[in-house]
Amino acid sequence: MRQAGRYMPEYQALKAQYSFLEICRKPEIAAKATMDAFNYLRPDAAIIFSDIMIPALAMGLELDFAPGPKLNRAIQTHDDVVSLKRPEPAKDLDFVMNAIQLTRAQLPSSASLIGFVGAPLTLAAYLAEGAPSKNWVGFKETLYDRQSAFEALLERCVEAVTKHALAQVEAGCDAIQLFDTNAGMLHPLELERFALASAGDVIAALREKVDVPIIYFARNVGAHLETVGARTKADVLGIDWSLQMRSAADRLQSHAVMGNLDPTVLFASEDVVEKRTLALLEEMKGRPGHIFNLGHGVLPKTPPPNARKIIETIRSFHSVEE
Ligand code: 1CP
Repeated sequence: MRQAGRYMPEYQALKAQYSFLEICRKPEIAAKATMDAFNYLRPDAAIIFSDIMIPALAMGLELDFAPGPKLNRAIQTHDDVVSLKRPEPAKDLDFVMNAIQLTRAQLPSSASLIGFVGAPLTLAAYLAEGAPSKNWVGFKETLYDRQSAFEALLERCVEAVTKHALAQVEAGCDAIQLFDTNAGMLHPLELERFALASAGDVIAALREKVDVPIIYFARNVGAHLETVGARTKADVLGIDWSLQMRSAADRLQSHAVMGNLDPTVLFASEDVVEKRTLALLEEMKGRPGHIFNLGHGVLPKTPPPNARKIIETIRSFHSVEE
């Protein structure tokens, strides 16, 4: 997650020349951001360079990053929802699809390319709030007080992210990840009714049209993992770092699992990074369908050699095992 992110010197060099949105909009530069990270880390899969808020542009909103996303207006009423444009990502967001094609052409054929979208609930939360927030009161107030407007907004988000994910697969992505960063801030009733139901709708709609693995990552939903698996029916569930990975996996028999090293381990010494990576590999030994990953995104100021150390450690662990 966030391989190119804000911690690599190659990315900082791009940022000295272009804004974040310019990098997203210039396919050659977006592909370079992905490839710089891929070439340094050499993981099994690369993630495209974009952001979960990019579909807001196709919904007719103005978007800026400072560095978190900021919209020109928040979407909180029925009239606001009705004013949103029906997105046509293949046309409105052609720069994303062009970046995917360029990246796919540069990646070795053995490497997978992961496309991504925000899950409907998380995209709706950002649209209702207008920007990241500490308590997300604008989002929660819309959800509690203007429920039919919020439901209409969620429906528009289902449409926007389904179309955007389909266009990404058609452009060459081998898997799709849904990020539901905000799902875990809901009461269990709202988690199921709004977040899991809408993510499940996107996943079901994608399955009708394309045959790629679908990864669902929600944060802070550990108490409800079984429900998350059953309601979304994702192929792979991302697990955040608050859970013991093996017991999370045991609770999700029929799903592959992805995760879950604490991203702040990467600020420790190389020795600790290696020990914690090996501990997680040992814990998951014999459990088919474990994709090693962090339990959330790589943080700014992470020392790049520690990110590479994780991958080297996994490779030597598996070569000894074989
Ligand atoms: O390699 C990569 O960096 C991959 C591309 C990527 C991904 C997968 C970016 C680039 N963003 C994301 C996902 C994303 N964006 C999520 C879901 C994952 C998560 O929970 O972290 C979310 C919630 C966002 C929204 C967003 N965009 C934030 C978070 C704001 C908050 O609520 O605290 C931020 C800071 C951005 C901007 C952004 N997106 C990506 C980058 C590299 C940046 C920083 C821009 C800069 O360098 O100035």
